[in-house]
Amino acid sequence: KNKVFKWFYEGKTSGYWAFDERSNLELENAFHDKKDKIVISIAGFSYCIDFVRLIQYPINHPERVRKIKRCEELNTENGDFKIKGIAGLRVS
Ligand code: V3L
Repeated sequence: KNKVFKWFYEGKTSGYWAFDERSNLELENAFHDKKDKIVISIAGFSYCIDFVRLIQYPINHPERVRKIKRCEELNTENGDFKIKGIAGLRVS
C-alpha cells in the first residue's frame, strides 16, 4: 500500500505548519531524488530546503532558519506534534 508523506516547517511558537501542496510535491520529488538541497519559491521568495540538516531558510537571509520534518500523513493525526495549519492558514 502506498504511504502518503507530508512536509512541515516549524512555527516561531509551538507547532508546525504544513507546506502548501505544490511545495510539498517539490520537496517530496527532491527527497526521492536524494538531493542534498534545493531552492524553491515561497510567496515569491527563494528558500533553500536543506535535506541533510532538515532546515529551510531564505537564501538572502540564511539566519532565518526553521526546522522541517517529513511525516506519514496518517501519523500527523495522532498528536506527535502540533499542526498549526497549512502555509500560514490556521486550522482549528
Ligand atoms: N511556506 C509558507 N510560508 C512560509 C514558509 C513556508 N515554507 N516559510 C516561511 N514562510 P522566514 P508562527 C510563517 C513565511 O522563515 O507564528 C507561517 O506560515 C512565514 O510564515 O523568516 O511563526 C505563518 O504565516 C513568515 O510569514 O523567512 O507560527 C507565520 O510565519 C515569512 O514567510 C507566523 O507563524 C517569513 O518567514
